[in-house]
Amino acid sequence: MAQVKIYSAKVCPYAQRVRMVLLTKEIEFESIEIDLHNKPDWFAEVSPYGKVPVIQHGENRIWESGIINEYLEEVFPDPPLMPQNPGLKAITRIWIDFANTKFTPAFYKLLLSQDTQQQKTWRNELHQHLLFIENEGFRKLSGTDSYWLGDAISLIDLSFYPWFERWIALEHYRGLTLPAECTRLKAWLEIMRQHPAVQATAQSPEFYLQDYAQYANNQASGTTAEEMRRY
Ligand SMILES: N[C@@H](CCC(=O)N[C@@H](CS)C(=O)NCC(=O)O)C(=O)O
Repeated sequence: MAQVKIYSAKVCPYAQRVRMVLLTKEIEFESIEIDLHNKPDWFAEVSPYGKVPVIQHGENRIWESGIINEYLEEVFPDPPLMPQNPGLKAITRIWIDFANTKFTPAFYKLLLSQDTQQQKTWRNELHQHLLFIENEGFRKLSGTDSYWLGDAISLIDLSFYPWFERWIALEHYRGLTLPAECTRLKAWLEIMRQHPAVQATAQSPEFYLQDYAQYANNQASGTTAEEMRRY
């Protein structure tokens, strides 16, 4: 029997974060695909927030991708995806917090907004976030290395990547491309695309364009869309 069970959805970037960690650490896992448009009744028992991802590991049932990934890091320490040094560990958490509280909400707000003025505001906000990532993340923190924290992949890389795989939706529906000056970010993206955990979880651009159409025309009725509208 697999060590870990994950309730997941192919379209979900948060679930992809966790599946990539499971794959990178070569943890045996069973994935249960949840149809987010038609969640089974029993899912409410499994997932207190009604969301994927959730993992079951022995007695422990854990939700929230950031918390799950730190749990996996603690229980399955090899290969390490977080630095041992307390200062760098804090930096890792700061970037993941930035992803969760600033970067990903701006992504959804831009996609959900129907008003052109609001779209402009969120496009600018996301543009600033991308420049911040380029300068504070890649140029200052990473230096000349490939990944966010240096020459080894970490939870930061795996926490951001899924939204860049889905960038095609922002490009197609809202005309936002990655800024020309984000050369390090673009190079990182190319390296990430070669990573086995990315390749094993990747979906096609058509798949995302179809699924995110509901966000772009504001028809999405799931919990996440509702929360992001209020954000
Ligand atoms: N903060 C959560 C977010 C998870 C989340 O928003 N999952 C979405 C799919 S991407 C979900 O399951 N939404 C349920 C719904 O929309 O009804 C995490 O980091 O795990």
